[in-house]
Amino acid sequence: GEKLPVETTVSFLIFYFTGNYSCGGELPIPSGYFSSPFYPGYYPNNLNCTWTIRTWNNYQGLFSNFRTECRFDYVEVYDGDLYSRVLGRYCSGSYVTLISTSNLLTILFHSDVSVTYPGFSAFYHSFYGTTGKYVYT
Ligand SMILES: [Ca+2]
Repeated sequence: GEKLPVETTVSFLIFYFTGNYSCGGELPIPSGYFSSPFYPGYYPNNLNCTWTIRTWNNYQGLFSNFRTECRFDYVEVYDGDLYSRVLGRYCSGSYVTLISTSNLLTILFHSDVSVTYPGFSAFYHSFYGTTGKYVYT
């Protein structure tokens, strides 16, 4: 009849799946298309997607159409890797063409913990250029 203290640990893991999606990765060259998950549907919260476009010693152009939650959700484009100069940070209504100075472009899409929008789609194209400063291998 002795009652011993019991340590009880209860863990819950609850996953909400709204569908499978890919987020980030190395994009095929010389050209292609990518988008935020579920586009033109609403993108999920808590995203940090990183895409890279790595081509030869060329240039790249990027064409995008964004609708994200400004200030909290955004697309950042780097002229090279994630430690390189930021070509731009974009959110709602942005329609831009960006050209890298090297053979690498990195795109980061961030969303915070709440409020989502239909996100973005983007087209990219590699083309030969002569003023590239760096080559990422
Ligand atoms: Ca948000």
